[in-house]
Formats: sequence, C-alpha cells, structure tokens
Amino acid sequence: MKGGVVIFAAGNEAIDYDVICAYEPVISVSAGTAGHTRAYYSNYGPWVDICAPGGDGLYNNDSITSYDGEGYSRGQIFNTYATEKQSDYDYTNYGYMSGTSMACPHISGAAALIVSFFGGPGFTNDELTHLLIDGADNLLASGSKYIGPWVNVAASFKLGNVSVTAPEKVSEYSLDAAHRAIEVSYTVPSDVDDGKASGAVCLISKDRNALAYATPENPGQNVSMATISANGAAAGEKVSGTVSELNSATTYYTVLYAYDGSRNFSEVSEIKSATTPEDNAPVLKSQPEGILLYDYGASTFRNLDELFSDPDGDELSYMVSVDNRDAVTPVPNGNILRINARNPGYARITLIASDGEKSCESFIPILVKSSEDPAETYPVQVEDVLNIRTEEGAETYVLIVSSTGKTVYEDSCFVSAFQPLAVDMSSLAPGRYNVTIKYNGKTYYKNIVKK
Ligand SMILES: [Ca+2]
Ligand SMILES: [Ca+2]
Ligand SMILES: [Ca+2]
Repeated sequence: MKGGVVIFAAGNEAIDYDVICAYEPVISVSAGTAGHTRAYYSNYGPWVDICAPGGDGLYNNDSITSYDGEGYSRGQIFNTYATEKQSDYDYTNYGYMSGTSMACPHISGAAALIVSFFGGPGFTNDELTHLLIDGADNLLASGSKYIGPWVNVAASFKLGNVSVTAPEKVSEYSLDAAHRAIEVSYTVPSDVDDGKASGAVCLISKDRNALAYATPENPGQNVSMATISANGAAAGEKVSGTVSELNSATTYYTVLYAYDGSRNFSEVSEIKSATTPEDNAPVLKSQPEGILLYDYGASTFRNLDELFSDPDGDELSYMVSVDNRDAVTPVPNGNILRINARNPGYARITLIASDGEKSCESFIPILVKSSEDPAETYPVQVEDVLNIRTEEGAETYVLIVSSTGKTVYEDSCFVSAFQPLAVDMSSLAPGRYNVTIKYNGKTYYKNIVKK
C-alpha cells in the first residue's frame, strides 16, 4: 500500500471534541454497544469517522461491575489486560474493559484485512480509507450524537468489487464421453450477490475416493482440475466445456464447484462418472515408396503426417531409426524427416507413429547410389543369383554373354532401384561374363565373375 493511515480512539469523555481526532486526516473511532448504539462514554460529533464495538457495561441496564452467573461481564470487551500479577493464582492477564481504546483495534484489524487483500501495487491509503469508511454500515441509529457508521468488512470488500457470498452449488449437470475427453454440461447456478455463478471448476479423477477429500483450493493427488466458464450466461442457462487430455477406455469421476468473480466456491455437486471410448491406433495411409539418392550430401524430406493418420484425429509423434548409418542419416524434426545420403548402399528407415497410447510401424527403403554407377550388379562374385538394379523404374533390356561369346541370358522386363532383376546363374560354368544393361536410351556394360 502506498502511504499510511492513523487510526485513533475518539475518547471517552462523552463530549463533542477530541484534540487528536478532530484533526481531519486521522481516522477517528467511536465506541458502540452490543446494540449498535453509542456507548455512554464515547465522544461524538461530525468529525468521527467510524464506529466499532467498544463495550458498555451499562448496556441493557446492567451495572458496570455486574457479572453474569458464568463470570462474564455483560456488554464489555474481553481483552488482554496488562496488570501486575495480583496473586499466585492470577495467570490470566485478560480482563473486561470498555472504551474507544477497545473499539480502535477493531478498526485497525479491519484495515489490515482490507490491505491484506487489496493492498497490491498501486493501492493507496486513500483507497483504504474509502473502502473502510464508505463500506461501513450507515444504518446505525446514532441519534443526535453522531458516532459514524458501524464497521462492516464484508461490505468494504463488496465495495471493492469483491463478492463475499458463494454461488449456489451446481445441481444439474451431465457428462458426455468423447475421444480422450469428457464434455461437461451444467446449469448455471444463481449467486446471492452476483446474480449468477461465473463458472464451475470440474475436479476429475479415475479414483472415486480421491474426490472425497478434494477441493478446488487443494485437489490433492490423482485429481485434475478444469475450469468451465459460464461465459456470462445467466443463472438457469445451460453451458458446457470439455475436459481433454484424458486416457482412453477409462472411467472418470467428477464433481463440480461453482465459483463467482471473487473465486468464492459453492458447495460440492453430486459425483458423476463417464467412461471414455477405446483409442484407435494410427494407420499407414500407404506404404512409403523407396527413395533414391545420388552421392554423398544429397538429401530429401518427407512429411510423416502425409504417411500416417489417426482415425481419432490424435496428433502423432514419431520415432525414427535406421539399419545402415553408413548409407544414410535420418534427421527427424517433429513430423518432418530429413534424410541425408552418405555412402552408396541400401538402408531401411523404420518409422513408428504414436498417438500416445497406440502406435503403427512402417519403413522407407533408401538406396544411395553413385552417379557414376547408376546401373549396378551385385554381388561382386556371383554364386547363384546375379542382381541388377537400376534407377527410377523402366523397361530394361539385359544381355549376358560368356567369355566365349555365348549368350546365356537375354530378356526385357521392368527393373528399378527397389525392384531389382534376379538372374539365376547357378547352372552356368564359373568364369567371366559380360552384362549389357539398356534402359531409357542409355547402355551400361559390366563385367562379372561367376564362382
Ligand atoms: Ca477523520
Ligand atoms: Ca458471490
Ligand atoms: Ca488414436
């Protein structure tokens, strides 16, 4: 709070003057009785700012020294009482007293309470004085001897636009389970001082018993909270909101607490439950096609969200691995996969798409080729089968001739990098062979060895 206040007792002479309190900036405090009338001794006058309980032993025609059967002095203030010890049996140092000195600390306490709530940056002593005095109860019957309004902290809070009464509890609500979510619909309860609740907090748990001790201020373990605003809807209107990020195929229990603009919480609603449906695993839209890369440093990108989808619309996360790091390096970044070529060779990139609960696996074949050797034969020494792989798929002519000039194989068929041609050479004699490969108007010659 910026600035300070001086709160001072108006004096106990039953006169229309006090030398300190007559100074306007001082908050002067008169004393009232249990009946909210002027205590017989209290000073009074237009310079008094506010009234608080000060005790009055004569109130209700009691004598100032009279005690009831229980030993309580009627109408006075029981307070700390600094005396010397009267006897060995006097352990109390509490006593009954009356006076504006008893009324004044009530106002100091009320002021402290107001500052504790409102007294953030920018709050001033003038605003404190306004809330304290203008919130006080002017209905006090002060007669001709003015003692100011009766302190009323609740009204001061309300004057600061703080509600002091909680809304009614939510008495009508329903749950509607959706995929990993529950839609909560409720009828907006009324509120004594705000007219309507501002919204409701939904406490939700898989553990019904955990809700027994949960409150919005202290939900405790295994309880989650979601705020479902009424968005200005009037009392009696139906509003709804969704509690999301739940698990699938799980039963959840809920209670609602209505709240107002000052975060006063209502009593708890009844417990209800709903069960979320099963999750559907992600699916592969189509088997990814093989990727052909030429030479070290070549790279390409794939958007994995175009390969996988989730029937529930879940966002997918991806795990990427490769079986041949010598050939390619996969660099995943969210749903974008960058594939960097390293050395000629074949690699298989394994992709696992996960929706957080279930997953789907697929792979991308990668072939890194040397641009100087686009049509390949392998293995280097053939035992049974000679493999021929090319580039993008094309009708390919293959001729194999022995070292003596004899044609041992001649055919045309579709060949690609990922659909190699396998020629059975198991029945042929060991030795050198010449291979001619033609596609897309280009011709390549290879020498191979059959063991
Ligand atoms: Ca004053
Ligand atoms: Ca309220
Ligand atoms: Ca799913």
